[in-house]
Amino acid sequence: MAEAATAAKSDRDHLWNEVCDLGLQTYIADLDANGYTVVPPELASPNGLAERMLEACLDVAERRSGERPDLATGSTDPDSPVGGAMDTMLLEHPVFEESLMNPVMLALVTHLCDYNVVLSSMSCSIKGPSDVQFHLHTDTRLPSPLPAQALVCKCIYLLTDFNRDKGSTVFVPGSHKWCRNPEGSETSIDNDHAVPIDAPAGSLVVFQGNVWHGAHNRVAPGLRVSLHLLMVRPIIRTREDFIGRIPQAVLDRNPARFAILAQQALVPGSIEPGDLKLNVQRTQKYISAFEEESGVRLPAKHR
Ligand SMILES: O=C(O)CCC(=O)C(=O)O
Repeated sequence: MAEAATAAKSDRDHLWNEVCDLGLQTYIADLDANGYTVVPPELASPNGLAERMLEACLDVAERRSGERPDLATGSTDPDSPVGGAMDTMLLEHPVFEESLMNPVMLALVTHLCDYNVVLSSMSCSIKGPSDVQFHLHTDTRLPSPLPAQALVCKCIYLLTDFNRDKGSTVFVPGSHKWCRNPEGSETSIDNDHAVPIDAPAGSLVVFQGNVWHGAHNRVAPGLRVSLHLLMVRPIIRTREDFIGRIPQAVLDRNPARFAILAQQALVPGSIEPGDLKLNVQRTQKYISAFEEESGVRLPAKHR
């Protein structure tokens, strides 16, 4: 017990050093106070990351639908509050691996969900003009009351500008502390306490799963494009299943933390006698490689 407590403290110290090295203290304070934070492009999008992600997203859309979305004049289903969503983006292009390994994003996510956090899904949202708003909700997906600790968090890379007219995400600052879902009229996007994000392409929004959020309908012409990463603690079932499905070449070209994030240390359900033991053994090499690389100890190993 004392050993586990010491490990947890030194992992928090390790994280705080990362936060300070990256200059993220104010964004951590935002997350704690408001439940969300907006990181500007100069920190969130190194080496033109957002521009490269945007091109890759448009390429994927063209490959999957046969038509390249037109950012200036394009449209999506006007009856949908989310426009069009393309899921399972991680393995579509190496730039999406880079988006997952972005140290700024990882420090903020680790603050919320610890070092054993995993990617549940990576999807691209493309949203055109519509009358339909996305009502306020939480992402924790439990009945109220919600646990105070974040079970999930979400990262949104803004690949085009976000503001009210362009169909921005909105948040109720501090609502993560209420540990409950909005109800009835509270879910209205016109909630007096709801604040729209107004930020340029290249910014990164990170939020705690309990914070009340939704999105305005887009009224400006053209398309809003963003990449959404749902990150979850390892006890939460993931939306996309990468266990045993990441090509070795992808694992080899990334740091050991990539394998943890891409679910390789999760133990899948089993039914055959002996499979549990084999599945646990399979995860150990990924856990050990990460622990050696980082000096961090994952709770999974000490269960
Ligand atoms: O698309 C947005 O701006 C908001 C997305 C959202 O509400 C969600 O991902 O839960």
